[in-house]
Amino acid sequence: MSEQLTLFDKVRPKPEGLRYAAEFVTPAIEQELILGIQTLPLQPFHFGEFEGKRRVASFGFRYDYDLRQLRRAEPIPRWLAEIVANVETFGGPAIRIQQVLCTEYGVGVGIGWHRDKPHFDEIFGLSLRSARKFRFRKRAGKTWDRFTIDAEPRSLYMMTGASRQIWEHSISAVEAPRYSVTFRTMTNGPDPMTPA
Ligand SMILES: O=C(O)CCC(=O)C(=O)O
Repeated sequence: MSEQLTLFDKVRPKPEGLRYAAEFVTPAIEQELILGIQTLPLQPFHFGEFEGKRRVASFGFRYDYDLRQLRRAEPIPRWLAEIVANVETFGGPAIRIQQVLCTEYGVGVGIGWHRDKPHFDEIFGLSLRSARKFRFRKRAGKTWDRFTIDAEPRSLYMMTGASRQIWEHSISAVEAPRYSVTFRTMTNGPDPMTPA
């Protein structure tokens, strides 16, 4: 795996706390992960009364947008254990992944501007099958500071610090089917259901 800076990165300062690693997994592992995701009972993403066009499966914990609460979910399956361990190694000794979200984007489906829920802390995202622009924006007076990474298939991004807490991120509608696996640590440590 390699961490790369593109020419674009050098022109615009990168959001603090953002890391990107190309070829984080091999094509063979990518294929295994895609097959694993395809066998999951993926459900349309529910955001209050709205139904997103992407399909998801959550493990460990899930955020319920109807109840506005964190809920427990099925444990992280064994077939994801190795990739979770590799992501934790990439993140550093303090990283303990406790939530995994598998997402399937059909053609024309993206994800709007948002920051992840505060229950989650560090965020990692593995991109599978197709490339997509992963965009960042941050208010700068009446305008926006913007930054984009090319999230290539098999790459991993990591958001901590300002890139996770201050910048918003989004993905424009994909032109070819894309899968992603999002790995999250919990803000309140091993048992986020118990108030600190
Ligand atoms: O698919 C991705 O890489 C990003 C997913 C994301 O931003 C989210 O689920 O909050």
